[in-house]
Amino acid sequence: RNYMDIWDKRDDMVVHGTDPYNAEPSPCVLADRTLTPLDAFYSRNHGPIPDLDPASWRLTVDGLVGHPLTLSLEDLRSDFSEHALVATLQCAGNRRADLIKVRDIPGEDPWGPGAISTAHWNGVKLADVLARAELCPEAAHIAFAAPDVSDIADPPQPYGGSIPVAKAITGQVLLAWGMNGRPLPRAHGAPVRAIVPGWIGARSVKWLQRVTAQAEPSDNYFQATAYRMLPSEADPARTGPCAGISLGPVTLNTAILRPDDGARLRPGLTQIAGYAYAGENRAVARVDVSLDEGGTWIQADLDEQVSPWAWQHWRTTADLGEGETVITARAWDTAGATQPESARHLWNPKGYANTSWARIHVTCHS
Ligand code: MTE
Ligand code: MO
Repeated sequence: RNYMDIWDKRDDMVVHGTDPYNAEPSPCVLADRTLTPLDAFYSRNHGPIPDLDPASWRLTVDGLVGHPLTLSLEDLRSDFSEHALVATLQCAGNRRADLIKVRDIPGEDPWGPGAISTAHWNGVKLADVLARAELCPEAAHIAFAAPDVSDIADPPQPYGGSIPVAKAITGQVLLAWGMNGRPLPRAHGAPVRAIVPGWIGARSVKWLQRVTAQAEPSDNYFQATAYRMLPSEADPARTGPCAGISLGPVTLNTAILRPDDGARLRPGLTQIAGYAYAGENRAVARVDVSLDEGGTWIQADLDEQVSPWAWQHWRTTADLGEGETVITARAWDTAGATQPESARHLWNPKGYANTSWARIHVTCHS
């Protein structure tokens, strides 16, 4: 069987693995489009993909609640009001390839700038479901559990994670069954997944089956052990649960999508384009492009922001001279913060959260 058929993805995806399937669109495919087509949306999996029957699927809501619930898809649709949201999902490993150039990161995929995509999601607000279940005052975290099992660890670990109650009850977090106006595809978590806008993709748990209110964060492997920012000198194979910093909200990032890294071009006016994404509680305020590694900067044109949770595309035209040029981009957010210059200062043993300046090399010959 051809895995492309199973996944319904474009055949030019950059595939990091097929068992489980992990793939990102090539940069030029992401360029210019605010919504990422379903066949180009990046796919990040830790184990074999569940095949859940929507008719018999149930969501259990339990833990520190006054009224535990068992909800069918039909219950979700009929008992709660439907909400939609445009949100970007970004994997914590997005742009890891540039960290690997600093120092190797064994066992982790070398994601380029495409472990990020944006969709229009629809479903119900997690807040509404939690209100119906009546959260107890001691509930501080909402844990999500899924049936897929990863053999990344010994013994194999089911996928899950949690977010603080403060985020869960904002009304921003969806239990989504629709993506870009279509039923949520199996690869992206059908029948229902969590969408946690502004947070690392890992918290947007696919194939959601259980929502548990609890006093502590989830002890699931992917919350307690993986997706943590370890100190540079730590050995991930020897660090136990709760080491390092738990990753949640994302911060400002950008990438260059056009021209292609390594492109051979004619000298002269060339369009440079990319995305910038500010994450939790910030917006992108400006994007700068440099042809001299940060000596001087050109301000790029920024697309309108379609949602507080969506990336923004940007573009500018620059006059490229003969020979090799390093094109650099950095964004600024509405708090006046910008990105660190070098991936060297951000290197960490699992290769998460590379938010350093975007950099590509092009060569021009007439
Ligand atoms: N949910 C389950 N059940 N299993 C997974 O492997 N991967 C997570 C998250 N939710 C994952 C999951 C990670 S790390 C990311 S980045 C996003 O899903 C990717 O979502 P996508 O495959 O729809 O792009
Ligand atoms: Mo991820």
